[in-house]
Amino acid sequence: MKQQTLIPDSGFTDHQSPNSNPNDGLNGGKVTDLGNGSDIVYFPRFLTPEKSWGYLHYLNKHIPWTRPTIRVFGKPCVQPRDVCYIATEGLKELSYSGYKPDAHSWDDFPPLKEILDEVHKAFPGSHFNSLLLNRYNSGNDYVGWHADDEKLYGDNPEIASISFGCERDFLLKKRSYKKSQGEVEGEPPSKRLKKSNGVEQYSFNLKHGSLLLMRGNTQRDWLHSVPKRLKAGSTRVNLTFRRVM
Ligand SMILES: O=C(O)CCC(=O)C(=O)O
Ligand SMILES: [Mn+2]
Repeated sequence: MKQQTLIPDSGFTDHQSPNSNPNDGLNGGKVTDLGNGSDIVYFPRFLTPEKSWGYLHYLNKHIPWTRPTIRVFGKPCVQPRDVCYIATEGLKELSYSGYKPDAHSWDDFPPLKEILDEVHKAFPGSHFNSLLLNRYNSGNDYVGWHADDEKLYGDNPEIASISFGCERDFLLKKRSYKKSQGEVEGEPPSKRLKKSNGVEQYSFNLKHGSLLLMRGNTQRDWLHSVPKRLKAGSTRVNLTFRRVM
């Protein structure tokens, strides 16, 4: 049975008539079915370029960015990008890689509330209540392979990711250490883009003003990353909206 999701799953690829727009009802969103109840919805132009430049300048200037030391395989390690955390008061504390970010208030950053409203409008029924911000100052800044599968997000978290500034590649690869629940041997996802060393991988070049939604079993069955890119010459800011249960 399909997971319950926040946005309508209208059978885009399987049941469309030949002339229908496979993404009707998603306002320009394109669905990539990763198989086994995981999928990605990508909106390349979620916010206009003009609005998005305004947000990028605001965030660069007004967010209290930090570059904390976290623990990776037990070793202290400076996070390879700037971060900040915003959350509604009273939520369970976020903790990852031995680091507990201070939660800032939405009230101090009205433009973030404005973007949150846009996200809620796009996904009726959604209730995001926290936000992790990342700033990649150059192509040397990155986020390594991980899943946003912290317990406080529940079993099938939906994560909405908005990007501003420099385009960067967002990669997804299937977790290999265990077989996902209910997986059917030999059943490939419908639009596999790339296969490297036998590992299923997808790549999205995240545009200025774009929104990418991960949903279903994506955090359970897949890892994602934004690798170093020497040619990425300018700043990128990414916002990931999450719901702490
Ligand atoms: O920058 C991105 O696109 C992804 C960031 C991310 O995966 C995270 O903050 O957990
Ligand atoms: Mn992530």
